[in-house]
Amino acid sequence: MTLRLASAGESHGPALVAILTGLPAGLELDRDAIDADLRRRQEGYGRSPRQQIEQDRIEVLAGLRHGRTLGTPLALVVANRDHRNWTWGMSPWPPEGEPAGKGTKRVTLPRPGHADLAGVQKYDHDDVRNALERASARHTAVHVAAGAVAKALLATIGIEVRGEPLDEELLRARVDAARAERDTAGGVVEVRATGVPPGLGTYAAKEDRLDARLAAALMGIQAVKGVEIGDGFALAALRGSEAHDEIAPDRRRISNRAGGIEAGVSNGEEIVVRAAMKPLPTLMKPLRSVDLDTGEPASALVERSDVAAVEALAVVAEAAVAWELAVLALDKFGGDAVRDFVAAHRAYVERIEWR
Ligand code: EPS
Repeated sequence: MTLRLASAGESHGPALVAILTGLPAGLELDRDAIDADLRRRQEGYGRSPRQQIEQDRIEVLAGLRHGRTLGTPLALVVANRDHRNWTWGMSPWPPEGEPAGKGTKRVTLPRPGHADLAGVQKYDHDDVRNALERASARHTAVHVAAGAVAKALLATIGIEVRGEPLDEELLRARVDAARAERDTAGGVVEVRATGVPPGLGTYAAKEDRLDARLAAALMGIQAVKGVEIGDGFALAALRGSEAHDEIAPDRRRISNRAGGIEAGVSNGEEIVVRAAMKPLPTLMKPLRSVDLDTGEPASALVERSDVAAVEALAVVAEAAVAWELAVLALDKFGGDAVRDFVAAHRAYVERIEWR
């Protein structure tokens, strides 16, 4: 069974949910480890006051008994604490009583850089909020929870995944400078995965290449505008003799410019990927836009938001990479039970004599 994830949830709706299918039975999950990742995602430098409202915690509704997966769909929930301020505005059913709290007024001033304008055009909405709520990066919380589950599975075969912002100090200085000018900032994050054996992904079909899968997963995260594998764009300027990773007698590589992936297949070296995040589009000094009701020029919507979410992106990107590696590891090693998965991995690495 292929590992799959479906998620749902609006930023200020009642909750975020994810259903994970295809997980083997017998995987031990650590609630504290999942909550620690949720906290890491919230703690990043430059986040909005919203993060003081939310205290993300994982809830499991199905698929787990006494801390171990059952091999049945795993249902995860992360509540939106802020919903209590939006119960009228984000009520799933027609709200009762007088409008109260947040989200009661229609939004008609689309923000450049957000889903607002294309969202109302595409879905025939008359309120930008109907587009922005799901486009919000809030729902990355439940994907981080899913990533923590994927990391637990990968740990059983010795794979570890870690995301970090590049140039942390410089990033913080840039965030401070942007905040001082009531502006926003972007940045670059890097995710590294160790212990990945050769042979995850395939050159046999372009959509199953490991690099294609990772690029799609990273581009699927809000505000990501660029992805690089290994030395990426810098490789284009090198000669072939400078760019490739020579093979040692033990079949390991002398360098790792390819970021652990050749021809869409892992080569046994560390997987190294980067994602570039654009500056966030909700601006306290708004850009030019249009009022969708009047057609007149207007300033874009201003509402509470983050100055930057690059440190959060590092955690979200880590989860996305872990998820894709878990999908491909399960494709390769299979198993309805974790013990079968681990045994298949062991037999494989012994056959190829990979250490
Ligand atoms: C977001 C806008 C901000 C962020 C939010 C993503 O939300 P709010 O408008 O409620 O302050 O804080 O991210 C989160 C809430 C989160 O938990 O990551 C956006 O427009 O994408």
